[in-house]
Amino acid sequence: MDDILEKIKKNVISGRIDKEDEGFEGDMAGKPGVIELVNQAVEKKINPADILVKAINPGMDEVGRKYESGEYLIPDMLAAAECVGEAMKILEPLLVDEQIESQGKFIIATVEGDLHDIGKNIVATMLKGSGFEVHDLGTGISAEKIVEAVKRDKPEYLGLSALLTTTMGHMEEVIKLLEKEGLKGKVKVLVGGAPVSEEFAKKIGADFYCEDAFDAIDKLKAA
Ligand code: B1M
Repeated sequence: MDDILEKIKKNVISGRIDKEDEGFEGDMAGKPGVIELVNQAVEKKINPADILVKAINPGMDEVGRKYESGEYLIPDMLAAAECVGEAMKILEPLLVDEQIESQGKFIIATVEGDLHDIGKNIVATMLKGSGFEVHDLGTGISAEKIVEAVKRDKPEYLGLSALLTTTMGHMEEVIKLLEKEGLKGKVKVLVGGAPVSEEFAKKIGADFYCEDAFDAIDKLKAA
């Protein structure tokens, strides 16, 4: 099992979607890529959540490290992101059980100026899988649009995602606007994303900091 997860991770890092892909060295054509490997893992009955946590997430962490060190450029990050998108198409139906009774309405968005959506999409999928009715507003969403959606849809929970130190401040804007509109306390605000921390969440007045999708589920169940 570890072998196939390791292969998925390596192929995410190399941005190899499928077996047609030659890879960075140009010698990988014909070998299984992310789509074939994820399908194989599913056939072998490996838990879909393990595929996410043990292969895909660490793969993307490595991609981030390579970008930071200058080894990777933006197209390399995009190729890896595309692999995750394809993997999620296979995994999402397995993670979502439509039969579960609704646990409440949950709006989720990536904040203004931020286009990262992989983590948000994973959180949205896992919450759907746990029975929440998830409304995904998308990426780069302004505080005004988020608060408008809260007014309109009256969710019990609002999840905000930010991956950039330059955009995480917009989370505070959303909370201040909720306060101004008299909605603070009526909707529980959960925040997450790589630069976000427990301390930051407290500072901006969020109800919960979530390290990952599992943490979000635990906190919602306890809320
Ligand atoms: Co960008 N990027 N990126 N990027 N990118 C980071 C975030 C970065 C850390 C890379 C690096 O330098 N090491 C860095 C940010 C540095 C900083 O702010 N300190 C960075 C940068 C600089 C940029 C650009 C500015 C680059 C440029 O243009 N010069 C640019 C910004 C674009 C913009 O948003 N305006 C940019 C662009 C991109 C791509 C478009 C190429 C691509 C995104 C594609 C996409 O999302 N569709 C991309 C990628 C892929 C990354 C990295 C490599 C991977 C992010 C990811 O998907 N991780 C990332 C490096 C890294 O994070 N290691 C990086 C996997 C994902 C499963 O984890 O998103 O953390 P994560 O989500 C987790 C938890 O955080 C949590 O649960 C999730 C699941 O476990 N969580 C929540 C997240 N949101 C939550 C919400 C919740 C709860 C939990 O609500 C309840």
